[in-house]
Amino acid sequence: MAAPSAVPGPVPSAVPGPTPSAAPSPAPHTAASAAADTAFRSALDVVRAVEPRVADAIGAEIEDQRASLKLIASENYASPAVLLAMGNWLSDKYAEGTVGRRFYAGCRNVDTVEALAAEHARELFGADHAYVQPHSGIDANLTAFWAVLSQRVESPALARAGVRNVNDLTEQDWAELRRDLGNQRMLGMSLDAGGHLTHGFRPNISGKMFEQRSYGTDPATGLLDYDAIRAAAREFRPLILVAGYSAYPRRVNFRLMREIADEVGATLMVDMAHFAGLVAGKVLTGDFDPVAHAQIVTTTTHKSLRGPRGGMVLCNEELAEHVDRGCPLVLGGPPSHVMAAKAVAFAEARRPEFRQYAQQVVDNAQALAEGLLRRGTRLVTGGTDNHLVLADVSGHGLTGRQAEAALLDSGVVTNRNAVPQDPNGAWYTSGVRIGTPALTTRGLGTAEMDEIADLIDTVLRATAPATTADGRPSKAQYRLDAGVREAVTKRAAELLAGFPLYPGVDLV
Ligand code: DSN
Repeated sequence: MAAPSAVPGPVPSAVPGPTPSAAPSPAPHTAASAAADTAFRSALDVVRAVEPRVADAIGAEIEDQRASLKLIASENYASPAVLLAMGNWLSDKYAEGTVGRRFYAGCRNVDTVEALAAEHARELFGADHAYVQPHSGIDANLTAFWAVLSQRVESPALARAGVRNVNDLTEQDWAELRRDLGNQRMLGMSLDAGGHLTHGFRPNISGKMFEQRSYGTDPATGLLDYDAIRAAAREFRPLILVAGYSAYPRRVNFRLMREIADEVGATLMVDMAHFAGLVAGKVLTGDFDPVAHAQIVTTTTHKSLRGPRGGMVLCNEELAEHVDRGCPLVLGGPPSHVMAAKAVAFAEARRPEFRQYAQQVVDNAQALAEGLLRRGTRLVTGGTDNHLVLADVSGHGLTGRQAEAALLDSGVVTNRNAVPQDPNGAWYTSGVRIGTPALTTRGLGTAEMDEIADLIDTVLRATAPATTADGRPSKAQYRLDAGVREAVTKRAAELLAGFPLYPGVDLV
């Protein structure tokens, strides 16, 4: 289906909103592209000749993405250049090792793309060293944890034993080292305050590797309390202090976090997966720039950074040799085709337009927050200064699960999320996380965010918990007024029609 060319603009909101702003200039890949159309069409024809159902699913996915108001804070749209850089024969090459030091012959082209990706990443973030092989965020974190363990536990043990390699340790020294590696401490942000499962929580490998303690947020304000973090660090004395989040709507002062880490002899690791795009786009600078303060920083490349699905580790010179052992320590063979796409995405992020994009992501999140607040929805911390808003829907009598489902029924895609001290736990939750990176890429601006706040508010007001067999309000089932659902779905479709996604690419 061709992208619409002339469409009605946003439906006026019943509630006065902010003065409409000029929408941000479209991202490079939203410019109509005949070349991308030809490339994607040809690729799908080749796939269709072997397994048409896969070609159909790929074609259907672009239509689904075009049709949804994508507000999942961790998602985005990569450019055709990024997407196409992944679909090729670099995928066929094994290249364990690092640039110029491979365990396989014939890696010159992989060396080229890995070196380019690392160079762009170093320049973009001002990092000493970049390791672009991790396949995902969890892999990047695992690589970072083991780099710190290698630097701070394994290397001193080898030095004490007077050997250079673990294979040269006696059985007794090896047994002691393994015990030491498995007996270290990590302090990270609690899950219900917005931290991430990979920061030492039991269901994840990090929780099985480390003795973990977490810091939360101030119950009154929802904000990080650096004095409390300092007190927890002094008492617990972790090897690694982890900062970073997946559902905290405010900036983190990484200068203070480094000060705390230094005071207790911890290594500061920041997981910037969610906000890497805001760091790259120079919205988070000074005290709020993790790369300037932490010894080691991990990220995914597909969220606000708008690259391919993958991970990356940035670090200082001292940690570089330890980070570079990621493969084969904890990673499989590097995905060379994805490293090529990372190089393309980082090159895009070094363009001046990316700074405008990053600022617009935050402006949009703030406009959305203001729109929701004005209509009476409570927000964790009362607003946002990054790319996401955490709405507490308990005031509407709903769980996060009910709100997420009712919004989805109406064409608005968000995800449920616990709020601090959530009485409904991590499954039903009381919150909905709403992010602006994807729709900002699509070109929506602050005026459209106010319209979206109105759509969300309209759905939440028209939704009520269903009653269970024993007469209590259900935490999962709900009733949504059908007329409201239809009206909001229509308004969402009309809004999106004004901002075509991948215009010129017509696969149906
Ligand atoms: N899945 C990512 C998110 O949605 O925040 C983090 O793992």
